Amino acid sequence: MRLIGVLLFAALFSSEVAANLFMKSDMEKRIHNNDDHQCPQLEKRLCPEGVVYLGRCFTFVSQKMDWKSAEAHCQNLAPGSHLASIHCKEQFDIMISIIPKVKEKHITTWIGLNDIKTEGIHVWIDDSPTDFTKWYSGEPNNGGNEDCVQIADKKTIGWNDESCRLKYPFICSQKLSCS
Ligand SMILES: [Ca+2]
Ligand SMILES: [Ca+2]
Repeated sequence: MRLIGVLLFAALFSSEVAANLFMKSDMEKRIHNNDDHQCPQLEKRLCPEGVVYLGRCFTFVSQKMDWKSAEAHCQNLAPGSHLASIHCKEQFDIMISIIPKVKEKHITTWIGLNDIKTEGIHVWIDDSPTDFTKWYSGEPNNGGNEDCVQIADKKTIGWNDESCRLKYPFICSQKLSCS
C-alpha cells in the first residue's frame, strides 16, 4: 500500500514538473517569437538601404573609392562599422544580391579582406576570423602587389586580390543594436 502511495506521489510530481517545463518553454517561445516579430521591423528601420544578416546591416556604396578610403567611409557611418566581412556561402549569396549588375555582370566591389600587414596572410579589417573564402581559381595571385580583395564577376563570381589603390564601389557592414 505504501509503495502505491509513493508511486502515485512520484507520478503526480513528475507530471507537475513536466507541466511546468512545458509552460516555461512555451513562454520562452512566445517571448522569442515576440522578439522575432519586433526586431526585423526595427532592423529594417535602422538599415533602410541595406540588407540585414545576423544582426548586421550590409549596404552597397556605389561611389568608387580606393580600398582604404572605402574603409574610412564605412568607419564614419557608425562606431564598429567596416568594409564587409563574409563568413559563409549563404552570406556570400546575400552580399551578391545587393551588388548591382551591368550587362548581366555584378559590378566589381571591395570587401574587407586584405593582406596589407603580412603578404599572403589574408585577414578581415573587422578582426573577425577568416573562416570562409571564395577565391577565383588562381587567386590570390598578388599580381604586381595586390593586397586588397574584391568580389569580381567574370565567368563565375568569386574573390580576387587587387591593388588597394584602384577605385571600386564597396559594401559596408554596420552592427545593429537589435541582434
Ligand atoms: Ca598580397
Ligand atoms: Ca589578383
